[in-house]
Amino acid sequence: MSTIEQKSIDVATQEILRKAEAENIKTAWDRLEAQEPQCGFGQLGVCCTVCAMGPCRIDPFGEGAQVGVCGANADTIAARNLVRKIAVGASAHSDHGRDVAHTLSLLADSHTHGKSGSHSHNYEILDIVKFKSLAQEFGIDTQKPKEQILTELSKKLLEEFGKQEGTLTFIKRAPKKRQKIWKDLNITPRGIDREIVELLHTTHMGVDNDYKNLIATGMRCALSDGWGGSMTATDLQDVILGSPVPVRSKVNLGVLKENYVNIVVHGHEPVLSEMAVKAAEDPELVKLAKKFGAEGINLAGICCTANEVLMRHGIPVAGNFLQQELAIITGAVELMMVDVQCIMPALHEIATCFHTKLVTTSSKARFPGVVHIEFDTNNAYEIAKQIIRAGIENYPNRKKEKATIPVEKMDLVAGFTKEIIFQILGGRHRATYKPLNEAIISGRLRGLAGVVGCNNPKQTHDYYHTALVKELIKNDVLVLQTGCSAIACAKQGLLIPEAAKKYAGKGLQEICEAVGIPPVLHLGSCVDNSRILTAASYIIEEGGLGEDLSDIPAAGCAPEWMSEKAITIGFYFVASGVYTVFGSNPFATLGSKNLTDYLTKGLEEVVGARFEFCDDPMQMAKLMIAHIDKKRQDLKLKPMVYHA
Ligand code: BF8
Repeated sequence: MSTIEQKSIDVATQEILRKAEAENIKTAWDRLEAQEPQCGFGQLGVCCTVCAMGPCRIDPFGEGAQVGVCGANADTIAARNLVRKIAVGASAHSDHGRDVAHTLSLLADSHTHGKSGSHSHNYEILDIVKFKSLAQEFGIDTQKPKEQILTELSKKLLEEFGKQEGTLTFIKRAPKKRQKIWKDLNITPRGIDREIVELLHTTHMGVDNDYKNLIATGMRCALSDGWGGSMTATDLQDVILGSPVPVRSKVNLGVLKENYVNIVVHGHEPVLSEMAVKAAEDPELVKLAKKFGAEGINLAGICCTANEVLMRHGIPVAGNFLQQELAIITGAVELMMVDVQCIMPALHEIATCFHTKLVTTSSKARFPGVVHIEFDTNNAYEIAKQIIRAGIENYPNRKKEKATIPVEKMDLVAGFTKEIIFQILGGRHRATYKPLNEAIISGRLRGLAGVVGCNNPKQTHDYYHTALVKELIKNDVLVLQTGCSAIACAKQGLLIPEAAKKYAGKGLQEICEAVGIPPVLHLGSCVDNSRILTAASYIIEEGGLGEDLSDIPAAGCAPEWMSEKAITIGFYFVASGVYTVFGSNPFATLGSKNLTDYLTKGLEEVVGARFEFCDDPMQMAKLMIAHIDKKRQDLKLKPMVYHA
């Protein structure tokens, strides 16, 4: 049994875990212990439940059965299991993207037919520059009236999902050389839905039995997420909800407030939470909160919804993935509203131990016994108000003597989009990537790293993210972050400009101090990993750092990953040419040596990048830095010293 200190390095988390222990409330860490030892066949990826002749399993010791009833071997079984996860991850991100595209078409509709009548959605085009540049990318004449552009653009974006001819439009954002690699391998994504469907088809009993071909189809599907579904979600959210700009806020459970109605937004799709932000400021609701004895309404976020409302409004972050249960266990949350993805089923039972109202809002994600207030974009603001009101009315039920709000809350700066980063770094050459490229070329910066992804109770919570990132910035690697990883590092004080002086190497420190940025840049939620792809493409376009994404001195890492979406992200990074390290668990492929070797070695020959699996943050940093140094060497750039 692990100690609380082994469970998390985060002091606020430790405090609430102690409270949970004292009150005999089980959390993810306890449920993990109850599951141990976890199924060995599952961990090795050699259990097949694809058809009803099974379930079959391959004996990992080579003594028992080596093929399933149909004849599938460990390579086929492990590869099929893996690529099915890619399909799920891609569908989660892409379905999110589709919903945002539908919101745009709703806007088109109300602009054409007027806002009265059935529409009370309160959405608008908030980034007109991005709106027009997107329209241009889709070949729409931007001289046309806004209404017409809106109608045409929303139609074209929605068509990307079901596209039957040609390839995805955003693919053109990638460097020419990368586009050619995809074309030659026949992995250029065509339609977003099509790639998911085709991938699932190939995993049906008796279809694709070639693990390398399954991985190729998997990569095409992952690319349709990174350069399709996720990119659509990111860009359209910026258009409709506004592109983020750097913003200061606070992070950790200490952002919950003692005398306020605490409402937590959790999940992924910001279209509703955006309205919750507005509703929490509604004078009528603030007045109501006061009537119920509170000083006001305090909105806070968990997981990627948190990142979305943080980036656009500076709403404080209560925590990352493993803190969702803990937020409720503080006893100080009146209402938690959730939409889709990464919402633990356990929340319901935990909420019943407290006064917290859990509210589901998506028809795609219902929890038995939980209050459901369905979100409808047509009536978004009214629904958001209804939910906030339910939270306010629950305030008198808080047992103040039993509520424990940790004091920990850390400052952070977020809101660094690909456009903003380079405007800021641009200095004299505003809005160009030149200074960034020059910094890498001159060796003031060693390179770039994307550190992203989840928490996993199998690893000490937040430790892997923060230890890795500290090591990277110490070695002059500028770190770009998204998702729960960004929240982890923010809690440890790495996302403030002052962190440069404390933790960064000399070159990175100079750059950060000159322009007043942290050494670790928060780029948003998990769909916003697409911002990293576009930024990397701009770097190539600027010149001096090679011709392909695989030439850039850069590496990716998901140190505490757990979700299928993380696998998909990993695959679109690797298929785009980015060397990517995953922490702890390999993708349950160890039961197939061929497949594991292919992912960690063979893919390099195919797409110019590969996976690495590693369970030590210091070692992860070493691997990433060694890769960055190798790329510097290939580009004949100045060698750098490694600071251990
Ligand atoms: O999409 S990092 S735990 S919250 S999967 Fe989930 Fe992982 Fe967090 Fe956001 Ni991303």
